[in-house]
Amino acid sequence: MTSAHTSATAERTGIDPVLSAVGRFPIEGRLESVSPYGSGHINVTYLAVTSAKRYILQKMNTDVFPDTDNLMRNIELVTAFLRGRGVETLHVIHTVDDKPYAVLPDGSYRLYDFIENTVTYQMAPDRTVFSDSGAAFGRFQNHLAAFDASELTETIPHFHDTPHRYQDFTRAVKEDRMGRAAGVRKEIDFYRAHEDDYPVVMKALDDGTIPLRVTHNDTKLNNILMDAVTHKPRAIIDLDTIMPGSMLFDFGDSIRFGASTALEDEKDLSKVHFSTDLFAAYAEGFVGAVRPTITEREAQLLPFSARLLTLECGMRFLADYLVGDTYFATAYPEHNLVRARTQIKLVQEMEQKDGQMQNIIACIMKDAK
Ligand code: ADP
Ligand code: GN1
Ligand code: MG
Repeated sequence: MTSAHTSATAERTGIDPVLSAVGRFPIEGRLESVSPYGSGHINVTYLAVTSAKRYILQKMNTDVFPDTDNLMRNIELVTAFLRGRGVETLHVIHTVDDKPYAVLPDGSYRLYDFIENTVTYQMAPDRTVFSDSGAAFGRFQNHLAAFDASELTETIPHFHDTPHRYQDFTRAVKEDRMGRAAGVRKEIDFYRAHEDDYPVVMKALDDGTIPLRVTHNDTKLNNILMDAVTHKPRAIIDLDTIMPGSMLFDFGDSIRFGASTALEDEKDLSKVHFSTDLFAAYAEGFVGAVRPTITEREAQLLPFSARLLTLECGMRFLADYLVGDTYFATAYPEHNLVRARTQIKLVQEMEQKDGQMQNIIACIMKDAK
């Protein structure tokens, strides 16, 4: 995972190479502009505006997702399935030669219709929006329950296998390619001290105490489009990581990102707090939607999953900092370290508030019966 994405990050402002990519798709109207768009960390996203409509063009990250054919096959299968159930979803536009993506000398590109009159949030603006997003991810989970998992290719093996992520992390510390480890001893020790937490969910999946489901796996708040007028959820996007997984991955990752009082990359840690109120709001929405299928054991593990996914993501940021920022898009050299530090702060507060979180879930489970 090296050169292509690094250069893709550097290219964020260089529009020229993408103009020929647009030309490979049967766009409506005359192309008026193409500009960088959104805050995703993986693909390079552009808004393409024509005289007739708007599109999302993405240079796909083929380092992260090398099997592009099967990735796009997954997305087309899932979006067709969702559309068939009346769910608003992404629409993949084929190339002029009827391929789901275009291969150009500088990389692979896909085109989606821009889902109009929607907004995404980098932070929960209030309790209601976050609760509604929980309900939307819960409903999404319910839809996927009817999807045949054997149809799907695993686009990133071991994606939420936290012990596996921890191995990658320890390797990055050991190799210390950039000579950055000495400056982040405290952060490294934090992840070492939590080693016993990492296997809990994988073990529960392995021994069958919690069920394997089809999950989204990347449920941060900016991967859901909300209606610009009503602020109600419209479409769940970023479908690259739909794979077999645990419901706990989806719940935990949403909390990690959305139950914070600050941005994922806030430098001033005094602004970063874990909000039990936002946790409760999301849980009310999510559990309310999945109540018919959630098992007692899954419900018990919801508070732990928030901590686990925050630990996992933080160690991924720190590992990426140590190997030289080859995976997540970064805007400055310390960006991944800043992100890792917000995740550590959140975990520390989640640990202090574990009792409260458990009570919240117990009440919601009782009320939702
Ligand atoms: P990444 O994998 O890099 O996170 P995403 O697929 O999440 O990329 O897209 C990045 C951002 O672009 C999203 O957070 C959202 O704001 C916007 N976006 C993506 N697809 C669409 C779409 N079809 N319509 C409107 N906005 C979109
Ligand atoms: C990435 O693609 P994006 O920006 O929605 C990452 C997630 C991380 C997240 C951290 C495929 O999500 O796993 O949780 O960054 N996606 C992939 O913000 O690795
Ligand atoms: Mg995204």
